[in-house]
Amino acid sequence: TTAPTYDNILLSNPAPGVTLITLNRPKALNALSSPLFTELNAALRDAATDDSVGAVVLTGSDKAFAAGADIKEMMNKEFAEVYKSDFLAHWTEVTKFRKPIVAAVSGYALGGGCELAMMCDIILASPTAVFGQPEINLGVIPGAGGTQRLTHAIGKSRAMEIVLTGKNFSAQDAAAWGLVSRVVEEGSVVDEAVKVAGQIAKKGRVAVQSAKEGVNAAYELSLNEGLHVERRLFHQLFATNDQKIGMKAFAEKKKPEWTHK
Ligand code: CO8
Repeated sequence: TTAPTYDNILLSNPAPGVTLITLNRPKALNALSSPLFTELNAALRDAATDDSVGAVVLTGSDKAFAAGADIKEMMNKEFAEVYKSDFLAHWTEVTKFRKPIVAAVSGYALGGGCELAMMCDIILASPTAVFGQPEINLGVIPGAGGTQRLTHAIGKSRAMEIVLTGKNFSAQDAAAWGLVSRVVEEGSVVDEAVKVAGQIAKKGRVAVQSAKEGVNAAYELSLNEGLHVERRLFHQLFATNDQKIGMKAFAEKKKPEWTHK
């Protein structure tokens, strides 16, 4: 089978079990157009069904992770059209991907770019990363999670200030507020993200998927319901080979060889 070719993204395999997806519209600072998202979704669908893929890294360029939804694509649209076609609803497909995605953010992550990073499971930032939800300056508001995921991540008062003023915030602020897990050395964000994804890809896939499902349940459910989901996920792992393999390897002081079953 030949690998699909894309116009707006680049695909590579920088470490065992890791797919690196690079947003590649350099002239538009990786503005997120509908075709770009169609390609990103297709690449994730392939990664979802490819058993050799354990985790994905999503990145942009040094200058821009993504400077937002493509304003030029949106500017002349009318209400009836965006409403009837559920414009940009296909963005949320990223959140249906069940393997971990690590976002490696350098430069601008604005508007839909910030929202796309927040759809990922882990965000690592270069010191040059600039985050923001500037939609208010365009006469609109965030439409792909900026009012919701940002509020969950950094709290109401900060999210309100960001969303209502449209002012950007730094990688350092993003780390201090818990939006990103850490700021890494300049120039190393993709390598660091590949390292994290590579570590994840070495674990048993069923446990990894269960862990992601469990943490995500914390965003949707009450504490009791979330704990219930967690216990069910935990119990079900006792039906896997990998639980037997992992615990036996520990007891025998060996390295586990996961079967992903
Ligand atoms: N859309 C389209 N083109 C863009 C975008 C964008 N978001 N951002 C940059 N570009 C283009 C510029 O138009 C320019 O093109 P050209 O060379 O043809 O003029 C090229 O990229 C380079 O940009 P600049 O010359 O502006 O570069 P600077 O370094 O001077 O500035 C900035 C960089 C500050 C990032 C600036 O480009 C900027 O402010 N961009 C717009 C940021 C923004 O407002 N983003 C939010 C967009 S709205 C949004 O994301 C809503 C999401 C809703 C999702 C809904 C799902 C249901």
